[in-house]
Amino acid sequence: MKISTKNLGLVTKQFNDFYLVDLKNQENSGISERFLCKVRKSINFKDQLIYVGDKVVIENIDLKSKRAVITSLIKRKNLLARPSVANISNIYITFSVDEPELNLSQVNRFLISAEAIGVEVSLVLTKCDLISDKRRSFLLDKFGKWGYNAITLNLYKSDYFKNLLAELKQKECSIFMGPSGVGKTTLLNMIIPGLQKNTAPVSQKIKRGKNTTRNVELFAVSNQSYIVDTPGFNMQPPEVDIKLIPNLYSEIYKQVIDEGIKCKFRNCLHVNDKGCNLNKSFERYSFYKEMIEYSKSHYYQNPED
Ligand SMILES: Nc1nc2c(ncn2[C@@H]2O[C@H](COP(=O)(O)OP(=O)(O)OP(=O)(O)O)[C@@H](O)[C@H]2O)c(=O)[nH]1
Ligand SMILES: [Mg+2]
Ligand SMILES: [Zn+2]
Repeated sequence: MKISTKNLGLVTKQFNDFYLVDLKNQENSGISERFLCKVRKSINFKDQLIYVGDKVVIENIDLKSKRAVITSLIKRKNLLARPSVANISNIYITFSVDEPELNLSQVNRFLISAEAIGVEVSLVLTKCDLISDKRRSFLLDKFGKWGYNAITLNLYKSDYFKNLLAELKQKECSIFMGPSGVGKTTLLNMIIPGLQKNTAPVSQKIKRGKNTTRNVELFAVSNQSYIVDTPGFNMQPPEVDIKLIPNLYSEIYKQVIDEGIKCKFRNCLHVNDKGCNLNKSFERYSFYKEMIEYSKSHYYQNPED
């Protein structure tokens, strides 16, 4: 049976030329049906590709074979570069406190790249069963100074996951990002009962994850909320306009905006002391400086522009 009405769906997975598109069942709100789709050949999306998280119009819906065609793409709110995911509302940067070892420079790179997207960013610390309470408090304090109220998880305390699930249900589309082996998929399996996606222990020899998750996939956590599991990776320094970098560090923008500090030069990047009034005694200053130097040497934009 074919029906020709146009329907608005959500792309939840992509492989080759195929897209899985969830369509909300109108009469039975909450339940959605999943269709295997290709893009209509005659359609030209002006060379735009379609990504997981995109809202699309599907037609030629065949309810029996669960197939349809994508006929248009709804304008997206944002697009993450790596992994490519559209229309994210919240980013959860996810790191394990151990196994693999916590790498602060990597945590910072992930956080700053996420901040550059302009959505709400949170920090999740997994595997807290592997450290003492004292160390956990130390980390909470450290990241508090970075401007993040970290969420600490522990596989053996399901309550923590329940609290996170309640939070995720308030958001539209949350994404979990971080290196391989930190427990992103484990977390998803805990908060969505019955999901049972593959996870794998970190390699004992090199203490690194095994890149278990290969695809970006979006899962419903409620009628209105989705979460995205992503393959783990290490983050390169973010490609951000150099003028914007100071705004991505709460330790800096708090001084500039809340405290109203003023440097001699309006476009001060706070790396040369001449006329700079920024208080540089905060932990991430060395990461900040490194990022500015990197940006200058790789894609320098004149701050006077
Ligand atoms: N001790 C401990 N181990 C955990 C915890 N959470 C996850 N793990 C283990 O960490 C390993 C890696 O977990 P995954 O969920 O596969 O990690 P991932 O982040 O999805 O990794 P990729 O898919 O490769 O990016 C698994 O063996 C998990 O059982 C935790 O809270 N404590
Ligand atoms: Mg995974
Ligand atoms: Zn300055």
